[in-house]
Amino acid sequence: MASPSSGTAIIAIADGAPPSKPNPVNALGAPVRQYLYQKLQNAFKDPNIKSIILIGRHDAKGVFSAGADIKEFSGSSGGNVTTSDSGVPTLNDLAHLMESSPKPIVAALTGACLGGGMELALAAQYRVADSTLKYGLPEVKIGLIPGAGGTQRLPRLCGVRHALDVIIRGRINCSAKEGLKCNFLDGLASDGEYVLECALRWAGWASVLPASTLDARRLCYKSVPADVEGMSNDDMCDFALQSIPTAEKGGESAQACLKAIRASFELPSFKDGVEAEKNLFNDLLYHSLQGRAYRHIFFAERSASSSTSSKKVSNALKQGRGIIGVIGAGTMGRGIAISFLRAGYGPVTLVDVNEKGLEAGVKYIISTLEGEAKKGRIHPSKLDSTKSSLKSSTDLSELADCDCIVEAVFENLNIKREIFSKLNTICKKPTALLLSNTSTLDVDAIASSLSPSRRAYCAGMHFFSPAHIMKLVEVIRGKDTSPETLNIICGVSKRIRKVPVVVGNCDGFVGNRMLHPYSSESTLLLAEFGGGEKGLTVADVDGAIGNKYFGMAAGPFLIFDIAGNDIGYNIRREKGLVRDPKTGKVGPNRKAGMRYTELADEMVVNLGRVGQKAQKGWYNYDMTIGKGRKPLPSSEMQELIDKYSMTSPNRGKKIDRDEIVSRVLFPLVNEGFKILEEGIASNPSDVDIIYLYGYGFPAFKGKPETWISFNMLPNLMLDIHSGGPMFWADNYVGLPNILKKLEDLHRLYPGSEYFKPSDLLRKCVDVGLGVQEYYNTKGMKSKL
Ligand code: 3H9
Repeated sequence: MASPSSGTAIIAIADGAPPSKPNPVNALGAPVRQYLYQKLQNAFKDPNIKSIILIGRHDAKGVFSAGADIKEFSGSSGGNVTTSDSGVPTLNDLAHLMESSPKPIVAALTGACLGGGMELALAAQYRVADSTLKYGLPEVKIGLIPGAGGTQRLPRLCGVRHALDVIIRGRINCSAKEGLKCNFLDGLASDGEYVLECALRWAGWASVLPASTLDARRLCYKSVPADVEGMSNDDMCDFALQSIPTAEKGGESAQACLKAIRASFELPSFKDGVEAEKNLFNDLLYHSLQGRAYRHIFFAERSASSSTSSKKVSNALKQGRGIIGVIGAGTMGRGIAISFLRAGYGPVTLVDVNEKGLEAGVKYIISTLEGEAKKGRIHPSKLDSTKSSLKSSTDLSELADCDCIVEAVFENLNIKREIFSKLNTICKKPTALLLSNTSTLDVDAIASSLSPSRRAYCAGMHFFSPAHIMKLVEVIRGKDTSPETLNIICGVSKRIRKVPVVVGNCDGFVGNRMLHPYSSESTLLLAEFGGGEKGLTVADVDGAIGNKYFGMAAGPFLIFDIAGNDIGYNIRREKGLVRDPKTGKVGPNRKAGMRYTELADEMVVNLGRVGQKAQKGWYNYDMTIGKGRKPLPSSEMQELIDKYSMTSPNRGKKIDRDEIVSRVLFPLVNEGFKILEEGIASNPSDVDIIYLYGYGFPAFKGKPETWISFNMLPNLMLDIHSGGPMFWADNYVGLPNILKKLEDLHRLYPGSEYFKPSDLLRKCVDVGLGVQEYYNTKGMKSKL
């Protein structure tokens, strides 16, 4: 589009580009690049055009551009991203075209201006924005580096410090104010001014300047400032290196980012720097499994959140409005209430029959909200109103007007049923959502205490502890839960900044069900290989599974101690597996031949080793050391392991870390397959999301402390994921290897049903596909 009065061509990103459904965030896919290239060339040729404005498409939620189309990075089409062999210009081609423009180009920035979008903005001669701008280069978070000149132009424009901060941390939140301060922006639209008006003003000025001034605006001709506040670029990069995870620990892309930034000031020319950047980018794109894992997670997170019915529902709760009730002022209830309050819902009424518990809950919530405001997570001006939205009561009938109630009381079916049957009469709104934060109980059994018309509005909403911090919510669909209800719960979950995954109703749902073989086998390993002088220890197993080797956030035994070993014991008792301490009889479901050890039962029943809360569990804890959380070896537990391993033929035998990992994690993956087979989860990527966000499946983090001492980059917290258990099985281990190992183990231990390979695993191996590929290519339909 040209503005005849000013002689300015206004080119909107993605405008006119096929396909009919344009990308919602102006991603720069092949048709868009082709379109922009063509439009720019036309504008260059047109003698009536004196200047050009590049702006986001008006219907793209005010977004300039979220960067390259990430979908192009998977599969064979990845080949077109950095080479124009196919005839489609690359983002680099586009950036070069813009930078060498004979007419000034003004990038008019609003909303997200990320990745390749920001790289195009850097290639323009001028950048203006309005206050909605959030710019950044998040490529590192999808396992890449900026690949369209971003690592070369940003240091030239804003210096190495800002480049390190934006690129290595993969920021997406740099504000317009910050952009002005660090020289990224030339101008800001004044209050009430539309960014296009501002851009037109700049375009008008720029078009009357002498042609020679254009060269001064081309970043390719500039050199990188030699230092920032007296610190050399080299020193800054050395400093940054200390806080980046090693390549093996998931830092491949962060390391590559640093190399590319170094290239900007070490190599003789801009062209050499761009070439270095391209090589690093391609190396990651085509060879890095870590990068594929990141991109898998990017899309898995989004598809999990939308995996409910096709029916879209508009509802006030989804918009962040509604009266909320939370029942139970314990750890979970408090975290849930904080999540709703922080997202602006209100009033939020916390109910607990125990007055003291309620008081403590309210105190905790208020002090957490105050802490969040100090950290900038709640705007200080909203703190008072947020706090006053919290109400509390010991009387359930205070919840009569609620639109949504989350019950988070003790995990006992009878108590929960009793509460739901009271809510049935108390709640005035017939469509109020009645949700249970159960982690294992039957959602249908809970719903059956409601009248039939209310059951469509009842579901499980399983938060993870601490509920105001953990991102995951398992949304459990009962047999009567309506698709609309699921859709609203997913919307609400996103509002309160969670990632919802819809799952089916079964014992333990997805996460805890997969944990069962993992927990059992960890304990059985001790009973088999432990004991004697050199036998396997609790710390050996945690060392293999935890972040010293495999990389789980913590090993199984430390997690049991944190969660409470009594909880595991109670679950086994409910399942009819434990020996009755009074009669000495084993539970009815402990069948003959079943592989079982009473090690974990005896430590609770006879030794009271319930975990950190008692300062003794699998480990000892001492309140004077590490606030009572540091695991210390326990001779009492060593003796107990000695006792239970006495009859094992493998007692004291060496077992290496890889063997531990496969014995503990392959059955967890196998359970994931069974869950998919039964339709309890609708996609392998949903299982991955649950394990990444709920159970700390290997994720490595950068070290923020170094940046803080550097006093320039506030913190670097890179979450680097392995992709989740199903992705790990497909891509790191290979399904044939998992199948073979499970078959061997099942032959060896027929009494452990969890080693029996699932049919779906066999099917995938038979057809030679990974499970994700199997789902994608076979078009498996969700049963949820
Ligand atoms: C890059 O630029 C490489 C270059 O340096 C070099 C190349 C040679 N592509 O998150 P939302 C979709 S790498 C394709 O729910 P929000 C997303 O899947 C790129 N699709 O919204 C979803 O689709 P659906 C670097 C994308 O408002 C929909 O848009 N850029 C892309 O919460 C809405 O997304 C990034 O890494 C994309 N780039 O957040 C930015 N981005 O509706 C990644 C989004 O079908 N994007 N979609 O599920 C983001 O961080 C967020 O999406 C954003 C909006 C902040 C933009």
